[in-house]
Amino acid sequence: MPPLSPTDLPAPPAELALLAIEVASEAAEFVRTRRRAHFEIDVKSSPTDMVTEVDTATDTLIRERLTARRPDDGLLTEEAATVTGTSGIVWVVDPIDGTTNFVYGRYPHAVSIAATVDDTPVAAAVIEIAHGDRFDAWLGGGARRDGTRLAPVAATPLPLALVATGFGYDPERRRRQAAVLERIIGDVRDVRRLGAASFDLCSVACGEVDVYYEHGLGPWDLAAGRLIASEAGCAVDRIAGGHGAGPLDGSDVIAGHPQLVEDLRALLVRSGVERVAEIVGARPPA
Ligand code: LIP
Repeated sequence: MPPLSPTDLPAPPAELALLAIEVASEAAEFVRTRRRAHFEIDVKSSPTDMVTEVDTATDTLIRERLTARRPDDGLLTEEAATVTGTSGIVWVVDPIDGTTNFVYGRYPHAVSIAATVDDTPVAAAVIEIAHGDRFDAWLGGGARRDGTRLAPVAATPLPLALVATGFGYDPERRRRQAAVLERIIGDVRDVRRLGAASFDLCSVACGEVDVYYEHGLGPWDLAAGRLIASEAGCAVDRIAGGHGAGPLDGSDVIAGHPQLVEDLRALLVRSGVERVAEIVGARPPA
């Protein structure tokens, strides 16, 4: 499939980005307000995979706002049923990415909203809720932090790279992810586990970490952050390679300066990362 052009989309990507920023900003303030009151906590795939009533209420708020403005668009949000649209645009949303951090009152946790066409993000907003960092991007329009254009990411040698990663909710997956980390940690500067994939990707885009990789994510974790990272000059791909262009195209990601992505990918492969992929059930790249 040829790459999307900003000029032949169902709507101008800059307008979609402005809508994403507007709705994400309101949702972030809603979460801050609800955080100050009691909220119920439930669990999903495992006892550590939490979802709160604030997650679900924020999901509802975002869906209502997007549908009011663009009633023919589709919706794919983490906490509610998928809505098939007719416009060609599908909004991919994580109402609170980093739910564990939210419950513990830790930074970062973020609202992540992306507009996608043919499973490819074309407009994005990620707003970190605790501190208010605002990242946005649109296809061909670059990426911004708090309105300031992000410079292209710099090349960093692997031994000097600050690496971000994360771990799944399944104990056996975590053990395998930790085993890979043990094998690579002596070959990089250091490692950071932030706890919100969308913010990990924004952190790569703005140079607060040099590279990020993780298995076992949802499309809502990835959609917005992958566009922000790619519009800041990052290579954003599947860990095993093979053009994961869309947020629905696989549950793993590696992002950073192109050469650093290649160097880290080679180290991960030498360190047995396929044992993580097999337990995640990651579809092989197309
Ligand atoms: C989280 C991701 C994070 C991952 C966590 C969790 P959630 O998403 O953003 O990168 O390491 O295990 O999946 O569940 O907070 O929306």
